[in-house]
Amino acid sequence: MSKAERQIDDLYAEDPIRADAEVFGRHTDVSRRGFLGGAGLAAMSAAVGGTIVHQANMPAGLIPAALAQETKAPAAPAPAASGPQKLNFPGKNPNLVVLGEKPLVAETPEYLLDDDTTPTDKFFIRHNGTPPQAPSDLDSWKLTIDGEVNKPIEITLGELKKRAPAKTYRMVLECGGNGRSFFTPTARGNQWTNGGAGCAEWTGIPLATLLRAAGVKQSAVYTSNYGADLHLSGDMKREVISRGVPIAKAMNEYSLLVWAMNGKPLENVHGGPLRLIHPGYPGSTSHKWLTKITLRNKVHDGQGMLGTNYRVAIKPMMPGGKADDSNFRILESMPVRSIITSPQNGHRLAAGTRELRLRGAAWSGEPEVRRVDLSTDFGATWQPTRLANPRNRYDWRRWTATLKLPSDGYYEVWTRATDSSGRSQPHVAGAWNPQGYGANPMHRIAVLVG
Ligand SMILES: Nc1nc2c(c(=O)[nH]1)N[C@H]1C(S)=C(S)[C@@H](COP(=O)(O)O)O[C@H]1N2
Ligand SMILES: [Mo]
Repeated sequence: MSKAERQIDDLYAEDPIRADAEVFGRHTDVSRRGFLGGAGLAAMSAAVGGTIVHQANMPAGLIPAALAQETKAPAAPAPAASGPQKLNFPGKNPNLVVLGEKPLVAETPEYLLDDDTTPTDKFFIRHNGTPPQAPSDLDSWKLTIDGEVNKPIEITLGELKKRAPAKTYRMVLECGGNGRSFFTPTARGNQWTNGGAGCAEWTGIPLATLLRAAGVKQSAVYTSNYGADLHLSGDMKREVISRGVPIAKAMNEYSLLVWAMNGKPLENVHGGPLRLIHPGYPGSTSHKWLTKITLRNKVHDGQGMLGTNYRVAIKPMMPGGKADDSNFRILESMPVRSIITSPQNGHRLAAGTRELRLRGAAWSGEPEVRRVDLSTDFGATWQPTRLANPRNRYDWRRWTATLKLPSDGYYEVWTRATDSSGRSQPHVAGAWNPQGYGANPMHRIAVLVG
């Protein structure tokens, strides 16, 4: 890269607004204001490595995918050359990206989510505390159901497995903060891109089976989950996390007590021997190392239930502004999202290539995914992808597409999913909230031909 190109690149990384003014703001006549032109276009083309084929549609304010940072560094900005920190954890893919070490948090970059079923070694990790030691006899693990029930239950995992026929469903588990890094200004918490999600086969029995056996009282409105992990401080009395769901969600047939993942006993890192899966809801409700569920006669108030924790603004708030508690509601259904899993951002094709094959995935919380469309011209035109059917409710939908490339140069491919409630992914993360939930802007990749 030349010095000038380097400068644009650095400027976008450091101060996108100024970079934008430099590239878009000057040298543009009134009729083209807001679009790239003249010297700005030349500089931008140099920075991205080729002629921007659909430059006429490129909006001002857009940091090209080729220059956009993949992963924001957790604390102090890392030198540009060092890149994201890779995970070193037994049994895990070394290309998972570490977002935090204490507690351990690691995400799966989009290109690693290219399997129909996410293999366990590629599945994201999100701890809030210190995981408990794995017991030597998994089947002796105990679970208690109490609170607003007629007959509290204490049951071992061994007994649980014999209680009802096991079900296996392929379902998305997604962290409530997935997409957080797309918010401006930066929201508090792990800076997930789109990789706080995965779609695995979960085996267990419906939570409803056990709750019915305990006899759910009329007064029960909400669950509260407890597990065996330890607070980072080591203080046994402090709660790591304790969330819950409305009773109707707990009684849903896809809410499972899970002991196996992808056909193998659930690993310690994913909450083994026993965890909950509440598909479609923030991952934090899917309690790991589960020891107790207490039914409550009011909404739960445990760790992670109050203030701006897993709660979003009802009326839009000023980005970066102060939160008014009364304007917040619990985040329940996760928003619709699609990702391009192949090729990877920054893909290069030989000069003269006129076709690009793509693969990806799309999912949504409670609604279903209805369509996924792609654009190579900054959203001016869209074309549909071929969507595979989900195996069961809460499964993701894999998609494929072949796009025509009219000439050599720089392209961005954008993906946009639409769900059964008619909602689509926005261009940029909206509905800012202090802890950054619900960011689901379109995913995009840069592709360079020649
Ligand atoms: N006991 C316990 N359960 C937990 C957590 C935790 O820290 N402790 N983290 C939650 C969060 S925030 C998420 S996103 C998922 C992550 O599950 P995974 O690590 O298996 O991917 O587990 C949830 N269950
Ligand atoms: Mo999470």
